[in-house]
Amino acid sequence: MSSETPKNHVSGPKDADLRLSTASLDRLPGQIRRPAYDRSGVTPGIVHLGIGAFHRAHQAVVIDDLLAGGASDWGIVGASLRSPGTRDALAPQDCLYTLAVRSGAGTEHRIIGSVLACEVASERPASLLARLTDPATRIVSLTVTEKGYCHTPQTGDLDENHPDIVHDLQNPGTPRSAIGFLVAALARRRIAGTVPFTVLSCDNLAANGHTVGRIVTQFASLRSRNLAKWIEAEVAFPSTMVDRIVPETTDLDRSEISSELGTTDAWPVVTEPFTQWIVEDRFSAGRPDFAAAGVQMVADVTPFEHMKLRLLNASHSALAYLGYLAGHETIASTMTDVRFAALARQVMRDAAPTLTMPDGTDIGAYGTSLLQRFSNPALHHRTWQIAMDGSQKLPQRLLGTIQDRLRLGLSIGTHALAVAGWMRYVTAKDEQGRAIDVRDPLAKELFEITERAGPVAERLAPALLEVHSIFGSLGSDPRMRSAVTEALAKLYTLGARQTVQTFQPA
Ligand code: CS2
Repeated sequence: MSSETPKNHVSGPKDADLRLSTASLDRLPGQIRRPAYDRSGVTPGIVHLGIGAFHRAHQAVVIDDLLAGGASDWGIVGASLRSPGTRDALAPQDCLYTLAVRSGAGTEHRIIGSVLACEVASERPASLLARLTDPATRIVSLTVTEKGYCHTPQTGDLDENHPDIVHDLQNPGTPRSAIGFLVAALARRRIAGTVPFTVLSCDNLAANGHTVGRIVTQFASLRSRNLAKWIEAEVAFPSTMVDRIVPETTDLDRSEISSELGTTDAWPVVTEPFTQWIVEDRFSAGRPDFAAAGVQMVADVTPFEHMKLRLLNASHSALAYLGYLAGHETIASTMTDVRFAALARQVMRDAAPTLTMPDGTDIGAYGTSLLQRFSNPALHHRTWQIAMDGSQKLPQRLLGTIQDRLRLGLSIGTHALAVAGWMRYVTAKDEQGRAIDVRDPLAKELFEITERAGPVAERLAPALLEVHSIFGSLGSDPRMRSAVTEALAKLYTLGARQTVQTFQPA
C-alpha cells in the first residue's frame, strides 16, 4: 500500500502524474464520495485562520455537508499565518483534498470541497486583510493552537510583551498574529460601517470565545479606547467545543491515500469516525444552519468544554508525557498497556467531581468512549505530537482540576503524576539519555531551569513550579509542591513504565 505508484492506476502512464483537482474528480474510483454540489457556484462567507489538518478534518467537513444542502454562500477561505506549505499543496488541487476516516474496520475516503482558496498571511498580509474586511465575510474562525493567542495561559490575558503583539501594535497595517489581523480588520469594518464578523475560536482553550474576546479587546484598547468599546459592544465571540482526533498527516498516509485515489493528493487529512462540535448561538452577522449538519447549538458551552478539556485532553496529555517516556510512539500503543489505560481512566475519574454538567450527561460513558477512541489502532497519533506546547496546555487540561480538587479537599496524586511527567519530558533527555525534541514556546526557559536544577526531583519540581505564566499561585501551594515532587522522584528512580505500573490512586 505504501508504493509510490498509484494502485488504482486506470488508463495509461499519463494518469500516474494526475493531481487531485476539479478536472480529475470524475476519474476517482466510484466509491469515493465527492462534493455533492457545484463548487463554482459557492461564494466565501468564512475566513479561517490556521488552516491546518484539524480544521480540514473538522469544521471544513461540516461546511462541506452544509454546501451540499444548499448553503452556497458559506464557503471557506483558509489562511496560514506563516507557512506556505498548505497553500502550495492545495492550490494545484483547486483546494480539494481527501478526508480519510480510519478505524479498525477500515478507511473511508471522501473529497472535501468547502475550501475555496488559501492565503498565506506572511506573504501577502494585505490580501488577507482585504478578505477579512469584505462584507461577504461574516464569520472568522480560528484554529491557531493555544500559543497562537499570544496570551498568558494562566490568566487568559493578552501578553503585551509577545514579540508578535509588539510588532502588530507598531505595524497595524501588516500584522503577523491572528489577534493583530482580527483587530486590524475589525477597525476597518468599523470605519467603513460594515457589520462586524463573528470571531469563532475552535481551539482547546477554556472558555475559548470569552478568552479570545478578552484578548482582542485588550489588544484593541492599546490602539484606541473607542475601538475596544465598539468591539465589546458589537462583536460576537461564541465559545465552541470542538472534538475530533486528527494526527499529523505522514508521507505514508499521503502515498496510501493517493494510491487509493489513483491520483496524487499532496495534502490529505486522516482522522477518526467520531466528530463533535458544540457552539454557542451568538453571531454578529448571521450563520449557516449549523444544526442541519449535526452541530449542537447551545446557550452555554462551558460545561461541555470543561468536560472535554479535563477528560479527553487531560488524559491525552498524561498518556503523551508518560507514554513517550516509557518508549511508546503512539497513543494507541500506550493504551495497549492496561496500566496506562487505567491511569487515563483515573485522570478522568478524578476530574469528574470538578464538573457541573447538565442533567442527563453520563460522564462515565463519555470516559469509556474516550478510552475506545484512544485505542483506535488505525490512528498513528504520536505521543510527541500531543506533548508539544505543554506550557500552553497544562493550565486548562490539568491545573484547573488540581485547583478544584484542592478546594474540595481531595487528593491530587494522579494529576500530579501527569504534571511530573511533563517536567521529566521538558528536561529534553529521555530515560536512555537520548535527546527529546521539545517543542514549546517556553522550551528555552524550561530547559535552562532544568539544567540549573539538575535531575533531582526535590530541586527540579519546585523550580519548574515557579514558572508563574503556567502555574500562577498554585505553584507555591505546599500540597502541590509535595505531590509533584513525590511523583517526579518516582519517575527518576523507577522510570515512567514502572511508576505507572505501580501507581495506586490515593
Ligand atoms: C490533543 C488534541 O494534540 C493534542 O494536544 O490532545 O489535539 C486532541 O486530539 C483534540 O483536542 C481532540 O479533539
